[in-house]
Amino acid sequence: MNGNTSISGRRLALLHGLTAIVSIVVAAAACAGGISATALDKDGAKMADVVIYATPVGDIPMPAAGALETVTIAQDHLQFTPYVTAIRTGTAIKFPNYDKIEHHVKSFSSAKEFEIKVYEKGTPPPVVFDKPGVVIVYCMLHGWMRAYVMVLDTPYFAKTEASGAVMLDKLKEGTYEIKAWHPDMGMIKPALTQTVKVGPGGMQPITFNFDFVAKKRKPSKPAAGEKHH
Ligand SMILES: [Cu+2]
Repeated sequence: MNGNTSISGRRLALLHGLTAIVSIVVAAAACAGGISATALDKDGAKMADVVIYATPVGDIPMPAAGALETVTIAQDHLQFTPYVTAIRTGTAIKFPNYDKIEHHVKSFSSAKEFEIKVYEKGTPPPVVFDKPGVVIVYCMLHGWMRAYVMVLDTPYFAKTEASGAVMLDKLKEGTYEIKAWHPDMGMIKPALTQTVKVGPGGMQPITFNFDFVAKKRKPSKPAAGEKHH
């Protein structure tokens, strides 16, 4: 009887070990889900400056906002850089002026109205974006200067660069509404939307086909003859 007990004890230990390994593998797979999204314009070309974000449908809990980061939109060579910024609600943005001339930063957007009056070099206090929505940032002195801030209530977002592609990983298994927005849509056109089921592992590819070609941005230096400070 003793021998039997000992064998089943060993079996049990082995079983526990296996169960532990299986649990670890399953846990790893459950964490690895996500979406790999590509933005294409009307001509099928890859699109930069597209904000792609995922909102869970139903009861998938979202991670806590965590510590607030501060991001930067610089005034540099008579342009705002970056042109498009995506942030989570509550994030602060610094607007330093790296130019030798003055700028007058202003937003009329309902998601965040603010004004940084004409000033010389330096960085004024950061602006906290506390409501979701699109914020258009203008310079009152240079009509071509414009920046877009997409303030989002979800932590799952990314902005495309020249490759037109982003990955939204760390998505828990479940259903998500994936939206894609480009500044040329402004506040008028709704973001493109797809509903996607994220499985327990792997990156699910999706494509957003926009029905326009992005307008060319004005060059950072105004054309000869154009008036500026
Ligand atoms: Cu300016």
